[in-house]
Amino acid sequence: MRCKKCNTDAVINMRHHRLALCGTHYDEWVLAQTDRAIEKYKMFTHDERILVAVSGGKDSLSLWDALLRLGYQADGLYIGLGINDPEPYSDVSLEKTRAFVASDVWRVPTTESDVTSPGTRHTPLLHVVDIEQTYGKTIPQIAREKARGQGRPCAACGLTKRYVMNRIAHDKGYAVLATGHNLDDEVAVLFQNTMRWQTGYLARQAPVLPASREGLTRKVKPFVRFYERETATYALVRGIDYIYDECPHAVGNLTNFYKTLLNQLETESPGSKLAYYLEFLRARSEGLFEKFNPTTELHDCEVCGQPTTAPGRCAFCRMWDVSALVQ
Ligand code: Q46
Ligand code: ZN
Ligand code: ZN
Repeated sequence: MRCKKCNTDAVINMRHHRLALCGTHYDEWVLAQTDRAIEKYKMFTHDERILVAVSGGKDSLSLWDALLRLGYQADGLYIGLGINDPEPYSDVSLEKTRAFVASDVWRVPTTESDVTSPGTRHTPLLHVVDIEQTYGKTIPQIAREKARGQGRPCAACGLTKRYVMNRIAHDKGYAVLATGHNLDDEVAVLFQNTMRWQTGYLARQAPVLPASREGLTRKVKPFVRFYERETATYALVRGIDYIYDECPHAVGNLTNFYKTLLNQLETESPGSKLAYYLEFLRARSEGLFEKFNPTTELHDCEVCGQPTTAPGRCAFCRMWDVSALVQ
């Protein structure tokens, strides 16, 4: 397979776009597509400070790298979940994240499309919140305690991550919180939501969620139009070292089951995932789900002050049994 632009060996063939590209032209294409998505969905501007939630995986590190190269003021937030059994997943993912910041990778311009020269590029900060050090227990421990050892720790983990991300973004004055969700992630969630017609979730599934209230931060997903294979190829082309393993609790979950089903569909009919997602966004922008997104009354949690629908303490403070503010 040859690059459509320069006829050298291609590193990727994107059947859905009928486009094969070499490393240099693929790199350029990813940067251009990322910037286009940021503009199209009005995610953020060059004047705003962005907090990227990083997990040490290909999507979040690639996103951080691309935002820095596009000249955005992007810092990182790593949340240490304490998932180190049976494999040291959290320890290794922190190592990869620290190594990315310390390395020269994000400074290296590889194409002419790098907007900023390495000298003028934003020097990123990495914020690390270790859940066990901050709140006294790891995610598996709190999940075992609250769910009496039943099921996966994902509900406790998701709630904690959302809380910490929002709190750090707000307390440190970031205008926006960016996550590395890719098209495969979004389509699997969309499929899950449409299987059960969870209209409230569908109404809130979007590349940009505006901050609906003081205390909340705008949430954006700039990589939402890239297939997982595309972010992996970007990481490879850029020389980004990331953690290959998934969180052990993700193995065999429903989202991964849907991803496998949707991959079969994509193999038979290239582009179907992208079309499914983009058509959903079109229907959403035409107001199809609007009435399912009622404005809920929020008030401040009596302990931490974060917006919540629950009376008294928010779901996070109740789960962690927080009765005084933990700094
Ligand atoms: S990190 Fe946490 Fe995921 Fe692991 S415990 Fe579940 S929610 S699977 S994105
Ligand atoms: Zn080329
Ligand atoms: Zn609270």
